[in-house]
Amino acid sequence: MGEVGTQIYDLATGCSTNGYDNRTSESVSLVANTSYNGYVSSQYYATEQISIWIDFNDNCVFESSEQVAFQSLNATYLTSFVMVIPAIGSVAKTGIHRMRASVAFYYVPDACSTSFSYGETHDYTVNILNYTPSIPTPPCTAVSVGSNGTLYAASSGITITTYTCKAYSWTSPRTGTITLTFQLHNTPSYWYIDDVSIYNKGVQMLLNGGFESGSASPGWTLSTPYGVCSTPGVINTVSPRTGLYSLQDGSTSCTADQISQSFAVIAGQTYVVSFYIKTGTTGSGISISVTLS
Ligand SMILES: [Ca+2]
Ligand SMILES: [Ca+2]
Repeated sequence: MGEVGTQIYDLATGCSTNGYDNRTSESVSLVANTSYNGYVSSQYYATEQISIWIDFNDNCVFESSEQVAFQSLNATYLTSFVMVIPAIGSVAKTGIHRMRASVAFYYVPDACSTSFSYGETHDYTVNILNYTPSIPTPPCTAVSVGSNGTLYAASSGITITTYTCKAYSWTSPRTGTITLTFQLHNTPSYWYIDDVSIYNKGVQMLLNGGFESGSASPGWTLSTPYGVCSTPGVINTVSPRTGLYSLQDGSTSCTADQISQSFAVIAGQTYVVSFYIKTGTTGSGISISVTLS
């Protein structure tokens, strides 16, 4: 999934002659110094691994410094991987380049190797962008939490009965996938959440942050990690802050239920999280925890 509506969606391509398939007619735009989530499956049950390179210097060689992803595959399932595009500089260059994805059985894939017996290599086209988007100002002042993944937690004294903005500036301690999780409990009323946003520089990391698809999908996962809850979270039109929809969550008879969404992060980069919350009433049976982990 890339920028400005581009993506490479290329499943069930079958086996190609001599294990190579030139698919450079398919292209995707990616921003430098940004990480992306992708998914891959070899449709084969054995232990296999994928590597991806981008020939940033266009010398028709995929140097090890040009590797942007590596992942062991999970049998025939779609396996998610993180692709890290370096900052423009000594390695990454803007413009059109060839991207090579190579899957190998047993061996670590090598961009041009014939040493592995089973596998396949596809070439694609990427357009590396280096725009410096204006950094959006969060809707309320962001509290810096460093690399601490607990953004907000309260179990008493919660009096926010009108939509209230919360914002946090968080620096990722690692490169990979991170999950934003809201755990909610509310007796006798409901939590409402709307307009959830996470910006990395100018790039919005979340899907469906305002719930305007009318459902959790795309992006969000609703779950009950502490067992069955009464009136768990739903996306509905009862009390949106903006648009037509928000999350309404009145989970009772359980510790909490949760709604979460995962996204790709780079170590050392700062992510600005903001959201609006309110509770239908105040009282002692109301708790919330918002984490990145
Ligand atoms: Ca190269
Ligand atoms: Ca909304």
